[in-house]
Amino acid sequence: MKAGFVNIFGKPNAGKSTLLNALLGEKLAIVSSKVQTTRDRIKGFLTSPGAYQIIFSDTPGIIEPKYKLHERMMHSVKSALEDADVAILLVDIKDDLEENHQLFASLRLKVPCIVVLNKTDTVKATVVEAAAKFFGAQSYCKKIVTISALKESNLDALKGAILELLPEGDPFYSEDDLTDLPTKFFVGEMIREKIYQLFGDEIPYHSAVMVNEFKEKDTLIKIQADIIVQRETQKAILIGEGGKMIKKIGTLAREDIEAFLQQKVFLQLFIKVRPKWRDNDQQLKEYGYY
Ligand code: GDP
Ligand code: K
Ligand code: MG
Repeated sequence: MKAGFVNIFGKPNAGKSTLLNALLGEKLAIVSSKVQTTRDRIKGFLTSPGAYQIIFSDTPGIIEPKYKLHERMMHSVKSALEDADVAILLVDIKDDLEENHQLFASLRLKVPCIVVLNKTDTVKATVVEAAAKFFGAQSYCKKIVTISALKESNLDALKGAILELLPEGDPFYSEDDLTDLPTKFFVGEMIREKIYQLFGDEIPYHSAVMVNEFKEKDTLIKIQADIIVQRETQKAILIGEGGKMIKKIGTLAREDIEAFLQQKVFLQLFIKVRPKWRDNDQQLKEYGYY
């Protein structure tokens, strides 16, 4: 059978998390239109017993355009990517194509790369064709696939392209596993996603979520989590008028968690103020940022 690692790489908002979720048919990575939504590396396994196991990795927004020429950063991106058997270089087709090309070319990757043009639902077919021709001609491009991660279109073609490049081998993980991260992690992420989706710039970047309790009780799962913010004013915004906002976060998160766990959930959220948690090593560690 075929087994190996595939890293998804691309500029912030290219659609890496959306693609990972679409490929796995499960919502593992949180999605928002804000950059740096993804703080951790998320691995997801796509297994067809006896046929293949593809281990996908969603990389956090490693690259910020302003750091494009930053040597050290390039090194870490490069080594992270070459850790894999195949790299997916994901491009938002509406983005500056030349800039994406420069970025990929500067990495001088030795690992086989599939250039994936995403968000084809947003442009005309002729634009897609021209972009495919442009990237297809580049030396780092082993294969080119055009998709819409959001509409889940042409994902089979992408899977096919990956399998052609993946080595023969035994599976690395159990065939029933979807990921190597604990369920608790995903629960926290789903709560965090709602904060990203419901609030403006300040709140999401100053928030962390900590899941304290995760207990099965009869037919119900009881989850208690803290939302950590830096200031009282942020706490007040999160709570909202008469508790309107925190209720909304809770309802939306619970619906997602129930869909993910396929079980009824009782979700209890508390908001805690921890000044400067983002600069505190111990707190960062406690909230899962090593
Ligand atoms: P990441 O930063 O690369 O992980 O990007 P995300 O997966 O968080 O997506 C960024 C934004 O692009 C979100 O608003 C997505 O809904 C949107 N997006 C992702 N894929 C597509 C696509 O194929 N079509 C369209 N129209 N939007 C997409
Ligand atoms: K994003
Ligand atoms: Mg992401």
